[in-house]
Amino acid sequence: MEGCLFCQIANKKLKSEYVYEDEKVIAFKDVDPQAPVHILIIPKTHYSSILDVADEEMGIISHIHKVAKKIAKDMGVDEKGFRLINNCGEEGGQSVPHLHFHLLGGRLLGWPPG
Ligand code: IU
Repeated sequence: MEGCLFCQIANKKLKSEYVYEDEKVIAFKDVDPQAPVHILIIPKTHYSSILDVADEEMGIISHIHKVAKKIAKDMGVDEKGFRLINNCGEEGGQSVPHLHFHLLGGRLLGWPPG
């Protein structure tokens, strides 16, 4: 989508530190990491949030989880554990309106989140 930062990262008009790519998704290092491993996994198709994903398109969410599992293993956080988070909307803490999942790991993560 025109003007969407994560669409620009997905189509490489804006470069990022990519860690994974396939035909449906791309993953890159968060510019402001909150943990030793902090990766964003995004669909290449623009969805403003999870609320924009139609029921018949939900396969993308399962695919993102599959990719997260692979990245967690590749980055060595699968054994000790990691967190996969989707922030949705203003009170959910979403600041970039292109669907994304945070994969965080490499330290003990607190709960509940702030
Ligand atoms: P949020 O769930 O929408 O708050 O997450 C957005 C994330 O995108 C946040 O962790 C930012 O650090 C990250 N980010 C980025 O990696 N590159 C950017 O150019 C921008 C935000 I703007």
